[in-house]
Amino acid sequence: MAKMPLRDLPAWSGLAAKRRGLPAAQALRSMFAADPGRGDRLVAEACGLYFDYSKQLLDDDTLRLLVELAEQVDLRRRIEAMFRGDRINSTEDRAVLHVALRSAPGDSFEVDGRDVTAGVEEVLGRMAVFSERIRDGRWLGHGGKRIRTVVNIGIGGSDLGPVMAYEALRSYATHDLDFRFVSNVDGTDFSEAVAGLEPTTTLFVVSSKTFTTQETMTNARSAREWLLAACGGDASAVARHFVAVSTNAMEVAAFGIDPANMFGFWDWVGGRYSMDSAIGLSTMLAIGPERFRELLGGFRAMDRHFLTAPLERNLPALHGLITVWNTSLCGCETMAVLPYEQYLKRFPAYLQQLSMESNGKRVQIDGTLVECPTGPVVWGEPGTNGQHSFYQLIHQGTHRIPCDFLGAAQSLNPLGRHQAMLLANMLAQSEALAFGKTAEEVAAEGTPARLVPHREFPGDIPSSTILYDRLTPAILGSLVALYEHSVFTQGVVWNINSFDQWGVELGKVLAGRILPELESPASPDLHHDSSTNALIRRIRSARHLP
Ligand code: G6Q
Repeated sequence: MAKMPLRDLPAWSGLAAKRRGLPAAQALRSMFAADPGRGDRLVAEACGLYFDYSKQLLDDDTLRLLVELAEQVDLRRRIEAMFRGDRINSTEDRAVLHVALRSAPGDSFEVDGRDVTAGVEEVLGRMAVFSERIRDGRWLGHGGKRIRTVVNIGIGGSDLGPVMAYEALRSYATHDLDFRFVSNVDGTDFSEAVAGLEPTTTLFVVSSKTFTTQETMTNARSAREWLLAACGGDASAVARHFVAVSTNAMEVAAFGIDPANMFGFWDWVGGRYSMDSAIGLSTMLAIGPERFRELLGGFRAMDRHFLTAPLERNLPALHGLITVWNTSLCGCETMAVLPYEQYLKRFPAYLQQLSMESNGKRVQIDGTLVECPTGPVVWGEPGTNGQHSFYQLIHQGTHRIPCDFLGAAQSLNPLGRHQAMLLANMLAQSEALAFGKTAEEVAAEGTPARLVPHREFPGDIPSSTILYDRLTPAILGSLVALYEHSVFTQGVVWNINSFDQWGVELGKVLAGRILPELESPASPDLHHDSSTNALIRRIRSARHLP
């Protein structure tokens, strides 16, 4: 069935009219003044997450139209297609079934008519056995010592999830193991990660879906050389110090890793949706199999909520629709994710990939151009640090930047008044962004007239606040699933394929051409543009090549 253009949908024109009708200033002040119950009503709650979107630039009517929009683009049917294992990643002809990774006993998820949950369980079981052996010291390295450090080697989806989850769940991690992450092909990353490590007590987890990614394979080869140099070149050490997480058994074997030490996953798991597959092995090694199950439980709870809750109370759907409202109708080009939770310090980087690689698209599923701006630029840093840096631009700059504030009522590290101060700052920021400070208010404080414009805050910067009691593995799972499904919701409205990433290909091909030109001992014939040619010559000369 041909898809109806967005502009022809009644809800879209209604939303465009709502946008035009927004007051030029003081919109949130008027909305809150006119509706004292707004802050209690424009909220939704599920899976331990309290989602307050009352400080967004919308009213009940806008919300109703957004829900109608979701119905008119058939969001429900598209959610069901994903959960049913349809090949919704149409450009790669793949199912998109990360929800199967967190299935409960008795659940069934099928790809091509075959239930995949038994395979998921089998891998989780093997991961648990392996993790326990490492954690309790039964697995010994070459030379008989127990493993003390785990180094995950991977990039993109095979790195950002593991790093983010390790940092997020550090307070649940064993103290018997140290964890490091290597991703960049810059040799500095590897060298610094292994600095001071003892090779015979180090385990490398080579995480790569394809097992052909240049950066990861280069780092993995350097890791093997580093190990073998310490083991007198004895290649049998590799089996004790390398395990692989991959879908590509052949390449894993070709690298020299025993297939018995490989943990598999499947082509229906996209890289940026893979942190709860075997790609989470480093997470399980850190927090143990039981806590890992709790993490999966949190994901699953949000999956079920997304699948079953009415759209007007559905956290991921609401979050996604609000992002569409801000991005496509209100002209906001970026969004900031601001965790007031030090453990979530890598969460913005994780979301950057999840959102921007998924929805950074300019064509619709059928190849025609999109009808409106799509995926926002996602960025952020933990509060309160950001307040002393870039918040100035959010408060008084010329861009309107919607913000997501994330915070826990209780700290995992209670320390005097720290948590209350942290939360006071989070709440103060969303309040200041929403309501600002008028010129009259500034003047009434006795501010000299020439300073008034400098000290005025326009307000009307939209934000949502996601509050939870304490950061647990389950909460982290629900939080990640909330954003995964929000991204999906946005992609459905924009009618784009959120599950491919062709945009990363061109640079890879060009790098493959340039590499020999940088390395060749003889002066190469260069046929690039004059800028690239000059840069290549300059690098060669600095490296003492002709
Ligand atoms: C994620 C992307 C990408 C991928 C990396 C690593 O959705 O596909 O970030 O995860 O390129 O790929 P491999 O796991 O195959 O090494």
